[in-house]
Formats: sequence, structure tokens, C-alpha cells
Amino acid sequence: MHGEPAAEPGRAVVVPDSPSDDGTPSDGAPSDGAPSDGAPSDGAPDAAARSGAPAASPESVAPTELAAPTKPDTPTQPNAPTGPGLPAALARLRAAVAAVTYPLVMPSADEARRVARGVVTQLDDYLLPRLARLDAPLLVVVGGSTGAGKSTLVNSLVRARVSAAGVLRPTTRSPVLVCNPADSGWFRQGELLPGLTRTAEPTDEPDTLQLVAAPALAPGLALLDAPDIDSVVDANRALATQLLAAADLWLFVTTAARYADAVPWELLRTARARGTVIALALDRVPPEAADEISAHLSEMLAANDLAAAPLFVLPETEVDGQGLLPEPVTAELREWFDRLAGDAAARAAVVRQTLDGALAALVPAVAGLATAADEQAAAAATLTERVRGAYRGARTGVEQAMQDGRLLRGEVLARWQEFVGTGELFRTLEARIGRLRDRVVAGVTGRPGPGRQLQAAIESQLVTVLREAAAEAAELAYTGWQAHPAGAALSTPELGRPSDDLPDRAERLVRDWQRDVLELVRAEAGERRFVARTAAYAVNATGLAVMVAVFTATAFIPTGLEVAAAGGTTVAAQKVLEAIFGDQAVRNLANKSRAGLLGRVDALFEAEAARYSARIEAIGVTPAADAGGAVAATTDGAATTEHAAATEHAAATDGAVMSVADRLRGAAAEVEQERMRAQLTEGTPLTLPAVAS
Ligand SMILES: Nc1nc2c(ncn2[C@@H]2O[C@H](COP(=O)(O)OP(=O)(O)O)[C@@H](O)[C@H]2O)c(=O)[nH]1
Ligand SMILES: [Mg+2]
Repeated sequence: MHGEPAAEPGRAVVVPDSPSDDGTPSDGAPSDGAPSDGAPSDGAPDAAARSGAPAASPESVAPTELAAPTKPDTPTQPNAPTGPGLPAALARLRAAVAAVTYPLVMPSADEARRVARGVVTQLDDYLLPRLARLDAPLLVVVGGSTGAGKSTLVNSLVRARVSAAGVLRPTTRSPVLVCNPADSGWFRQGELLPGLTRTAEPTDEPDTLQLVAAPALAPGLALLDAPDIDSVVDANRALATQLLAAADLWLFVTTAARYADAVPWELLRTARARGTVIALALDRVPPEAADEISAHLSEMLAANDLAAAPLFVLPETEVDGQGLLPEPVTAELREWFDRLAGDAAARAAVVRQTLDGALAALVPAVAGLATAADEQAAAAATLTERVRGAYRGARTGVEQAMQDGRLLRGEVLARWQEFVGTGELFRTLEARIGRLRDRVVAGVTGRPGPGRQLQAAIESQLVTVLREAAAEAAELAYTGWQAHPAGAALSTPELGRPSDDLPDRAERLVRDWQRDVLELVRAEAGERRFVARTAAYAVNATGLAVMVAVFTATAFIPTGLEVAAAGGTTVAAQKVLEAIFGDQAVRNLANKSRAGLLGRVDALFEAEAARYSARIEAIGVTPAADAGGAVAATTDGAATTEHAAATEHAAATDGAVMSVADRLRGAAAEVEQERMRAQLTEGTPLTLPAVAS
């Protein structure tokens, strides 16, 4: 299928699928193009190898060592490459960037996701393969707005209709890469732009790149006809951006009518800021307006710090039968490309400048990602704290209910009074406690019915308090989340109510606690004489008295409120217990029981709160408070410029406590250090061929 010649007229042929083609750059220019043994031997890009096995040793990027054959490092861990060197640092940065998501709805999240995708894509598409093969053919991406004449210009430059021109297409169509047949191996093997499937024919399939070999194009330089940067089709615009990010040189095509459009200038400024090498073609210029328009455009270029960019002015003409511009119109541009293609040093300088600029641009991009990651962690912490606060409040509410006598009103109070018998007993109890000890025991042991009813009353009262507290907390937490954009996006209405099985769990909690209390009483009473003389029921009854005592947390010093609420009966309960156990034992029992109950309440509410935190955990964001610890070390590391310090820093902050944002900052700092060490542009100043006129 790849072997068929191009159907298009002209000299262009479809790139043959030649097994003997090893992708070695065509010119082998000794100044920068010694065959590299780091070149992959087959056309199948291997993502793991790309990210994990830098194809160039660190020395290979130093300008003086460029011509030296490079040896691929042997990867130890495919996803966490270690060791020095720019490729390894980039692979680590790639892993760090790819590991971070920005799932919480935040003002910075959309942009961060877009930037992160762009960084990873550019690393895969361009930075890593280009760094591994600085000598590979130069890729010129032809970009510009719809109808500017990009395809027509590419076709005219190679004197063949390789790219469909004048088509208004609502769908994505594979971009066309044209190169000299000698360079086709490199572009076909897919080191560069590995996510695009190479095709020999035009196709509407997404993520494809049509390769066309054109002998008319000099070896060493390829043209890529990119989709419109202002396309109404999102996928086209995204692809145009992706391709421009993989360019060694932008040829920016605009027209006399469109050159002041905002979108292109936005892109040009960004490209300029990062040092991308840019040339401009001002197309379809009416001869009578040529001076005026090119003067104005030159002004605009100067104002945007682009005065040095070569500018080619192409007069308006008719296209020929093949849709090509007359040869003289494109002659200047073609000669310029020919000179650039033939000048290995100039090409190397272009590659190095664009590459170095793109690498330098990673630092602010990743800094933005780190900030967005911090904001995610901070938002997660805020949301977590709102939930914690709500359930802390619920716990406090239950604790207060235990202390303010609320639990001793109504049914519980009535059952307690019934349980302990007539008020008579207790009115006399205080004075005759010693003598009445045995009678008290008899009293509490002799009424099984009221005991069970009291127990049920305590249970239902406590369950009610727990359910109300849980309902209040759920509502408060829900309201808190609704008031936060990220929380609103994460929450669903059922979070605003206690979980469905909360009533069951609350009932079980109370019963389990009541059992605990009886266990305690049994243990405490074990050594006491009275137990020997009483039935198991006495333990039950005493346990109930302990429960009642628990609900008077003023530690047996009745407040006015408490006395009013319980009518003095809690004091009586205490006296009964003291009569049986003695003062200190009662205190211990009540305290232990209270602690036991609160512990169970905490667990209940933690489970309720976990419904919320599970939503944050599910999307993989670690709340800021849980991620601290290594902040100081990271800041130190990021500030240093010494490689040794960077390595140390990486080791020192490689703990589990390091936040994802700090990981990003550390990885970016390492890349920046390695970029400066590599001195990509040192000794290779950009000297583009001169533009006539
Ligand atoms: N008359 C004339 N038509 C041109 C010229 N350049 C491009 N066109 C036409 O303008 C239309 C859009 O051109 P095309 O190359 O597809 O623009 P693209 O969208 O930037 O690729 C096509 O119909 C071309 O034939 C030119 O210099 N002169
Ligand atoms: Mg086009």
C-alpha cells in the first residue's frame, strides 16, 4: 500500500515503505550530522523507551560533542528514569506532569489540564525525540489562518499538488508533511509526533499524518501543512497547536487582508517569547499596495519584537491549472529554504534555538501547573475541613446532650423514676445511705419490667440524639460543599442526608455501648461482696444506673438546670451507685462509660464524614494539610543552581510526604539546570539566510 506512487501530478511520490531505510538523516553533514547509533532501528515508536531511555547521553547535547556517536542509556526503571542529563530530567518531568490531574472545579483547573496535556504532548512529539536527534531534518510547520494560502504555498514550493487547497472542510483532515525522499525514513519512523499514524494517502481519519516525498524539496528540511490555527473545528485548531509545538521553524502565512487578525498575533507573540524561530509569508499582496502593507506589517513585527523574523512578500497572482502559484512568486522563499536546507550549521542553530526556547518555556508552564496543583490541594483541604467541622459540631452536640440533662428528660426520666421506685426511697436515701445499702440493692434488683423499659428509653433517646446530630452535620457539610465550586461539582443530594443505614447503625451503637457498660459493671463489681449475693439482674440494674450517671457529666455536681431537668433524680442515681460501689468506683465507671460512648459516636460520625472524603479521594487529590512536610526541603532545592544540590534535593524530597506540586517544581528545576548545563545555543548563533529585497 505504501509502495504505490502518488496519484497526484508532479514529481511528488508517496513515501515508499522501504525496509532498508534506517531513518538516518540525509545529509550526514559532518558539522552536526554524524550518524547516530542512538537512532531507533525500526519505525515503531516505543513510548516507554522514549520516556525511560534517553537516546542521547548527557554529553551528546553539549555543543562540542554533537558529532560524537551517542549511546543509549540502559533504563533501570522505565517510568522513573534516574541519573543526570537533560533527557533523563525531561523524562522525570514528563512523569511528574502526567501524574497530576486537576479534577476539582477551580478557576485554574481547565487551563492547567490544557497546559499539562500540551507539555506532555510536546515532550513526546518534539522535545524528547528532537533532543535525541539534534541532527534530524529540520521541520518547518506552515501555519496561519483559514484560506491564507498555506496549502497553495506548500504545493507551489514543491511544485506538486501534495496538499488539497481551497477546500472548505468542516471535518479534520490529516495534515500533510512533505520532505525529500532521503528524509522520509526519519519522519516515517515516528519518533517525532508519535501519536500521529503515518498514512500515504489523504484521509479524514483523526490523528493521522500524511507523508509525501517530494524530490523538489531539498534534503534536510521538511514542510508540514498544518490545519488552520483559527479553524471553526476544535480538533483542527488543537492539531494546529500541537504541530506548531513540534516545529523547528514556523513559516507563518498570512494575507494582505488578514495580517492584522488577533489570533495569529497571539500565537506569534507566544512563539516569540519562547524563542521559536519564525519566518513570515505575506501572501496575496496587491502590487499597488505592497509598499504600504509591508511597511505596516514590518511596524507590527517590530512592535512585537519580531523585526528579525524573515518576511517574504508574495504578490497577488492567479494560480495555474494545478492550483500552483507561478514559480517566480515563490522563488525567493524556495531559495531561502534551499539555502537553509543546505547549511547544516544554520539548520543546527535553528533547531537549537527553538528547542532551547521550548525547554525554557517549560519552567513557567510547570510553575503554573504547580500553583494549580497547590490550589487543588488547598481546595481539597477546605472541603475536607468543612466536613470535619460539621461532624466535629455533631460530636460536640452529642457530648453536650450528655451533659446538659437533655437525655434525662421525658421518657428516660419517667422510666428512671419508675425504675428506682417511689421518690420516697430517694428522699430518705441521703440520710440513711449506709443502712439502706442492702435495701437499695434489693430495690434495684426487684423490678425487671421497669429496667427493661428504662433501657429501651435510654436507647431510643440516645438514638434520637445521634440521628438528629448526624442529620444536622450532613446538611451543614452539604451546604458547605454547595458553597464551593469544587464541592458543588463533587456532591450529590444524598450527601446532604445521613446515610440510609445510619438509624440502624445508631441503634446498634447504643446497644453495643449498653453491653459495654454492663461489662464494665460486671468487671468492677467482680471483687465486691454484694455481687455474690445478687443475681445477674443486679448487674443490669446497676448498669442502667451508670448510664443515667453518664448523662450527668457535671460529675455529680448538679447544676440548677440539671436539677430542674431531672428533678434531683440524677443525684439520687449517684447515691445509689455510691451506696453500692463507693465514690471513686462510680466516678471511674461513669468516666469509662462516657469515653466508650463518645468513642463509638466518633466512629459513627467518621463513617458519615467519610462519604464526603471518599469523593475527594476518588478523584485523586490529596488535601493540602495531609501533604505538607517536605515543603522547606523543596524550596531549598529549587533555589539552588548546582547539579549536585539538585540531585541531593531530588533524593531528599523523594519521600511520600512530598506534594505533587513540589514534585513538579523539583522536576522543572532539574530540567532548567540541565538545560543551562547543556548550553544548546552556546556557540551556534542563529544566522538565517538573508532575505533579498
Ligand atoms: N488568486 C489566488 N488565489 C490563491 C492564492 N493563494 C491561494 N489562493 C486560493 O485561495 C484558496 C485558499 O487557499 P489554500 O491554499 O487552500 O489556503 P489554506 O486554507 O491556507 O491552506 C484556494 O482556492 C486557492 O486556490 C493566490 O496567491 N492567488
Ligand atoms: Mg490548507
